[in-house]
Amino acid sequence: MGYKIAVVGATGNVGREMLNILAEREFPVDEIVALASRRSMGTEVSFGDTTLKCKDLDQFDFTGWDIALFAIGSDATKQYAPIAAKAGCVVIDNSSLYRYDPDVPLVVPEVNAEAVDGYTKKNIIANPNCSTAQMVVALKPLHDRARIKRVVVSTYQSVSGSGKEAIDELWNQTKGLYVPGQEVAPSVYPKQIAFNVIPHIDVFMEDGSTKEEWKMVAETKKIMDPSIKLTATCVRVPVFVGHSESINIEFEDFLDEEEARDILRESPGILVIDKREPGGYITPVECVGEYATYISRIRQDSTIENGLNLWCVSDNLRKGAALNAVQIAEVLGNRCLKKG
Ligand code: 11C
Repeated sequence: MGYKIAVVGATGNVGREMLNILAEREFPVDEIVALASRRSMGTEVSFGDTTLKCKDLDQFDFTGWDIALFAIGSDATKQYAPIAAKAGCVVIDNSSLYRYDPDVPLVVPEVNAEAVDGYTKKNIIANPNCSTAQMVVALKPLHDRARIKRVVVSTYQSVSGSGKEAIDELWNQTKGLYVPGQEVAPSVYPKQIAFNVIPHIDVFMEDGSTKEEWKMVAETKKIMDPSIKLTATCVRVPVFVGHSESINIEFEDFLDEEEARDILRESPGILVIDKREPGGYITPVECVGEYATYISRIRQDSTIENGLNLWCVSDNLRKGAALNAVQIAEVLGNRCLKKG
């Protein structure tokens, strides 16, 4: 016996990945529905070997449905998630709307799977921001061993994090630079993204940081440990899929790089690729379509007493979004909504 699952926002990058991953992981599905806005009604999306025709979210009755995976913007989520939750369907939400709500668990299953149990307050579980998800998968096992005091992270984030239009902008702008008369002006981004990097993701905050940087701080504290100090610089790079992060960690206790490598090798969701030779590390193009968070370049930071540096790469549409949401659904099924 399986579950009745709704995928909300099924025509978007993340919605499509949710359907792929539910099928790939053979999630126990009794019935599945793809939901989208009225203008996408009838659009066909793949689910394993079958095709689903999108239905109108606005007209959909969630009564009797077990789990809804939401991959729509915060405004639409605000309108539809409470309707689904009130109808008794557990919402797993990929937007930022509920992440900081104390009555909504924010979950990365490798880190705080047990937090899922708190879903009952609102019938909603939040999925973190992509840059946080992959980072906490790497940080948690190290924190358990040597207690993290402070993290300094710089991100190198792919354009797929900004949606389909951004993917098109990078593609067309790159081509346009070689074809006189076909130059493409920045539209999704405030500056040229082709052959460039932009130190700005999401809106600016009063203190000069950006919302993306703020999210990494607030979400790490909620998922892992409020005592961890974290400072982030988030940068958009001309990569289609895959976020990379350079992470500097200061611990309470000494942690040798060899032991850190062994701990990470044994930890869930992580693959360590760390040969100290040209190419002995992972780059974003190699992580596309994969489930793992890849760790490379693990090394002591000799400028502080207990410090390590590492390089962390993951598919932002998968571990950063769709995979994490499906993993939450798996935990929810195993811990709370047992069937059969
Ligand atoms: C990006 N991290 O790469 C963003 C996308 O809060 O879920 C996801 C934004 C979010 O642009």
